[in-house]
Amino acid sequence: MPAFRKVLIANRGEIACRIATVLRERGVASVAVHSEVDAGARHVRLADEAVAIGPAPVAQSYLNQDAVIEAALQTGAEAIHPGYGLLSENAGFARRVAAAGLVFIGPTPEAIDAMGDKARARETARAAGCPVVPGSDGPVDDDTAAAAIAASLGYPVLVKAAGGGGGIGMAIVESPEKLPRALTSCRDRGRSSFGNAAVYLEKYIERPRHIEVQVLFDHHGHGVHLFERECSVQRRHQKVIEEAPSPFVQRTPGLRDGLTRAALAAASAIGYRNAGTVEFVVGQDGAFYFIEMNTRLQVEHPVTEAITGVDLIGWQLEIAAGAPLTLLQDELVIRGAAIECRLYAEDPEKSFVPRPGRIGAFEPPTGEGVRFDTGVGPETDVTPYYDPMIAKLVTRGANRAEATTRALSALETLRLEGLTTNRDFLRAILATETFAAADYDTGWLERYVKANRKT
Ligand code: MV4
Repeated sequence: MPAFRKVLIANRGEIACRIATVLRERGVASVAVHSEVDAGARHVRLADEAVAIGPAPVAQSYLNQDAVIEAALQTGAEAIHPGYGLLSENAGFARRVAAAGLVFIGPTPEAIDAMGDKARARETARAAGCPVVPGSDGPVDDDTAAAAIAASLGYPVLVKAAGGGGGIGMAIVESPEKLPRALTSCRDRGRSSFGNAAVYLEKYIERPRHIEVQVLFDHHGHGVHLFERECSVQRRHQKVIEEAPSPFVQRTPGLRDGLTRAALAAASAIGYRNAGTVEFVVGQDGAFYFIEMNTRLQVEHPVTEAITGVDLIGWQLEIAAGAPLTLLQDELVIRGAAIECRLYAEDPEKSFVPRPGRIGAFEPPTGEGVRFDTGVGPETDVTPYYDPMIAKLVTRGANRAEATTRALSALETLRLEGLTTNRDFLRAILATETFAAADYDTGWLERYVKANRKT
């Protein structure tokens, strides 16, 4: 299949801008879609053409499958890149795109389904020889059975909604009397958010690290991993700083080999195609466990691009067009270290409440090893309708100390007026000894915020 001539971008913000830029670099025409409030957005200006698809709320625009597919057909696009979030992990949408004679730039609907049900994904991973956390074999629908399983695992346990992921519909249970309520709340949350009331149980791994492996598979049976990213610096399941490689993996003998083998095994087991990420929790003792697989490009993919020199979106396009993946595992190496800081329009002083507003003067940071992916520009609006993440600062260095120094100076030189952001919060985190020593876990940032809260 020849490369695409025109691709529709079914997203907004920084990722839509990034996809538009990659398309331009490759001589592929781009089509943006946008809501009413996004008519003047940066992603619309970066694309070759744009189609209005509805009012501001995502349910009426960016999630409107008919409108998105219609826009592609009308403009003569051959393929749709869904970005992350929105329709990116919607198997029904992927099926409809194919039924309309278009290419969905991502995995097959079957792969999305196989990993979308987290209880099923766990069984698949386990059958493939990938370590999973001790837990229930599949969903548990009976409270008495759940209590017996929890007792045998030992408390604390985690109740997880099978349709969930990313921490939604998840509850930590410290003791037996709290189990029934947790089961009910996760079932309710699963039913209302995902139309799936099934829940499963896992032993709760305390103070883990959150480490994920990037994989890339073509349609011809060839796949590679692109090492790991560490995403433990997060609060309330919102990642704040990610890095590659993981400092913990770097200093733990054999861990990278174990993680990457397990990730490739899980992806191969379902005949995975295109870019995907296998997520693990890693205990303080270095034991690692499969948690879930994200069947899309991740927000934090640029740190992998920065250390490997591989253009992930470029490969997503090539693979979707049927091209063979010519990357060889033995030729992929880690060069230096990269750190991503997520810049949010939010107020760290006011419980991180989102702070939409109008941006005045704006000058992205530049310099050696600095990449700044953004969906906004000077004199543009950050509206309350969408995710408050406005940019990702990605810095690379010969080592993580240099990447950190570059991030600190880029955050200082960034000119962004008129908007409240977490810029100073990011600088404070980067300046801690804990960050410098990479001595953090998934609970660290929340503890840090609490300890520094003004009374
Ligand atoms: C876990 C875990 C510990 N033990 N599972 C969170 C998001 C989803 N992808 C899976 N997640 C976790 N699953 C077991 N068995 C820890 C996390 C986790 C987490 C938990 C509580 C608070 C913050 C967290 C951040 C990352 C991962």
